[in-house]
Amino acid sequence: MNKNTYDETNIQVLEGLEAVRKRPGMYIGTTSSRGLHHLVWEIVDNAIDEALAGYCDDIEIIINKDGSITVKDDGRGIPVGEHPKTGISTVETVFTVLHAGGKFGGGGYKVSGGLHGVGSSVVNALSKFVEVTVYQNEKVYYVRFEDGGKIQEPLTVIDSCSNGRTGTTVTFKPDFEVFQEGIEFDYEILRTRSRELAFLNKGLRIILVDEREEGKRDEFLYEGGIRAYIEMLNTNKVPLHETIVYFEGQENDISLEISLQYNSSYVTNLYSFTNNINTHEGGTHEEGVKRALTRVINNYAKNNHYLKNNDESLSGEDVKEGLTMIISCKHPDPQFEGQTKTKLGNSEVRKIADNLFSEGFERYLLENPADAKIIIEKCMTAARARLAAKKARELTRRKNVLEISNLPGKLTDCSSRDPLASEIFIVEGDSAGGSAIGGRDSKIQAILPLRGKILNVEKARLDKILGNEEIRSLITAIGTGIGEEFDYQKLRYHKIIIMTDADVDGAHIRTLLLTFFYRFFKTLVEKGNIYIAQPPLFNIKHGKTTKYVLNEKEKEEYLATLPETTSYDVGRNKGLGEMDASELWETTMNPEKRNLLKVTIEDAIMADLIFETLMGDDVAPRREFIETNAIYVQNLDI
Ligand code: 1YM
Repeated sequence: MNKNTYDETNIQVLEGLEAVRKRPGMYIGTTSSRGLHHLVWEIVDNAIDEALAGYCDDIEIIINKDGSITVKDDGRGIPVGEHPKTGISTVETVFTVLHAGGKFGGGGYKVSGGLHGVGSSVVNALSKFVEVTVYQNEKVYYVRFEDGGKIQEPLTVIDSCSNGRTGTTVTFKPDFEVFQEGIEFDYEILRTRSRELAFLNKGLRIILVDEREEGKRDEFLYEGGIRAYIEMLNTNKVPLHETIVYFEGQENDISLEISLQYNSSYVTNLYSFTNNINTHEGGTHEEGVKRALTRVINNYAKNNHYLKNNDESLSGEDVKEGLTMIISCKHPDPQFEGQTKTKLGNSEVRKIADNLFSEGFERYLLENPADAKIIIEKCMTAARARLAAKKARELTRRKNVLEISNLPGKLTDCSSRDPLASEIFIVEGDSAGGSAIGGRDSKIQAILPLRGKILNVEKARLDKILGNEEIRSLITAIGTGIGEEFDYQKLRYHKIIIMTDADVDGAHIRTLLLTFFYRFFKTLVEKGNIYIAQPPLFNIKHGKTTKYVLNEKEKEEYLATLPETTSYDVGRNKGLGEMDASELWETTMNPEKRNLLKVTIEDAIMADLIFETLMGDDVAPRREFIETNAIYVQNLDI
């Protein structure tokens, strides 16, 4: 290649990557832990595209000892030939030119989520180093970049390989100057998403290895795909029928998979995906399937004389009670809309989803009359409960229980009437409530103490839930109303802060509350109004002073500042009630000093999923959960 072209290209390339380093948020959303893990998925997504194109079976993700990540696939290998536009090899182009992606390969389309092939160069821009090895043409090609994508030397052949081995291996280490909150990868985050990707791409093997810890490894391969996902989601539930219903189909390059099973609970677990991205806000694939579900069930119920009265019918809510369902769409050109860009907008998908689902589900009901009977009866019971709940709600409304004019007696409100400035602390028990009331900034901080555990909203129907006093207090204090009446404009506090003890009971209550918010106030979770307070874990007494510290790390740091001759005493904080009002203010409530965790929709979904694990009677899974979920439980005080 001409030396001049190479230099010119190099300069342009560096300018492109420089733009990514200047504004990483624009490319990966955030430089927090979430953005850090995003880098892994950008690389993995390319391997998944290769699998979806039919060329790759195995993907391996390795967290190396030095904190770098290696992703390996056994696909065709990124092309190594000279790229006509840039004059450098295609693989270097992919890693250095923004927006280089599917365009280069020709044929096939990019299906997996993320930045549609922009990913590799973005990862390179934000990394301390990147190494790419390509196995192709019986040769091993290698190229290395350093410090945000600066190429060390052009692609070279470093070895030969036999047996027609092909594939791509990428190793990268994120740049700590970009990710200032740290560059440590979290095994659990990688594990959860790897498993989800394996569920969503049937037959694909994903292996995850943590070299930082001896023997830590997981392997995910689901021949059943999303059917296996349904089976997992219903593990701790009682299925109403044995068959896990499954349909798949394709039309104009758009493919759809739908799987479902009813269980005896009252809640709906419906997750939809497009190109492996969770479409939290739903969209046309979900609308098509839901519309078809309601119609097919009503038709079947009428034709088979379950519904006698001509004007009697089952609502969309009735047919979703106890339903676990996954919808997965793969689309060559998805339009993502909505607040968080997680709503599928392509209108043609609605009809495709409706047709595929209604044809399949109608046949399933006809061929399995025993299952059909159980499902229809479940929906009819839900309809009766809905009518009862409506009556109960009307009653409470008449009594003004959910009206703002009738705030719960236990609420100690703040004096400000500006919701943007106001906060409410939901605290566990009256004694902690007392400390919180004494310590708060009464202008902007309201306190609502809850007595004991709130009702498990998974296990009860709406009429019973609304009859529960703790829950009514919460709903009333929040102000927005629930269900169809929900009105975000009426939110009374823009920060809703869960403040529970740092022990197992506290974790239970926190999980109950998170489940409650996820089920009844999903919008508040999505808009980032829900927080978790972090009371200090340790107190260190020496002489006349007591120092409170948040965690193990702060404890060590503080102890290191004490003179060696000092005698001190380290205690674990068991409950909020152990701190007096001013200590609680200083450590946990003071907006200037405290450390709040914002709850994300993923946290809430996780709480919802692990709910049974925490509340069930089985001790072993509970202990395992507590041991692996530091975010919910910071103090293993069992
Ligand atoms: C560990 C990461 O990137 N694998 C990968 C990437 C590509 C291909 C195969 C590939 C794609 C095509 C043709 C095509 C990419 N190639 C390109 C580009 N694993 C990983 N495996 N041949 C090979 O899309 O037609 C971008 S990604 F642009 F060079 F073709």
